[in-house]
Amino acid sequence: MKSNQKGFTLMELMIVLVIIGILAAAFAAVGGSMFGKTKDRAAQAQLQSLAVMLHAYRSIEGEYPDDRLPKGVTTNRFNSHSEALYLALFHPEYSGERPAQDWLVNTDGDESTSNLTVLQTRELFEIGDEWGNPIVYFESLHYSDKTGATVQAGEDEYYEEQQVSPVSHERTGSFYEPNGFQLVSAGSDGLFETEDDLYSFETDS
Ligand SMILES: [Ca+2]
Ligand SMILES: [Ca+2]
Repeated sequence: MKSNQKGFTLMELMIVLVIIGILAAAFAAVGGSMFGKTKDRAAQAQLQSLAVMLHAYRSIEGEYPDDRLPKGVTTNRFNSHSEALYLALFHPEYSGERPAQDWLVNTDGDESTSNLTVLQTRELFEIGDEWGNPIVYFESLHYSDKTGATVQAGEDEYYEEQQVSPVSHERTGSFYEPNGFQLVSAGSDGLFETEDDLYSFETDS
């Protein structure tokens, strides 16, 4: 009788342990996805505030920033759309609001031959997203360029060459934001043109 009693208690203990295990796993899953969503929201908010800066840029300069590097800036073939946006917003003569400096990344590690910005560095930065990948900037004037953007991006700072094109409606093939610009983040997977990508505009998919 005594040993039966003991066995029963052990069984109870094991059931309790299993329940605790299940609860812990459930909590980790929910907590993990909540953390992921928080980062997504921050990334989306960042794209929105960058978009506001570009509208301000247009009202000050009369046009949106060029998404091509200025003449005379020769560098590698990576990240040029993002670097052009950085150079425009950090141009010494630009008087509008600039992105926070801790947004800046340089995933292709390049430099310009002279200092072109208000910052005391020749590093040719990109404006980075929440995951440290360049935000790709497309100005509507050049949506139809066949080449698109060549970007060094990836997960956990493991960068790979990626080709990115402006986003168009699935059904009609016409570009979103035909008279403005597109800002595109690769999202948490670090890969462009996958489902978790984030945009500065609403899409119908
Ligand atoms: Ca760069
Ligand atoms: Ca993605």
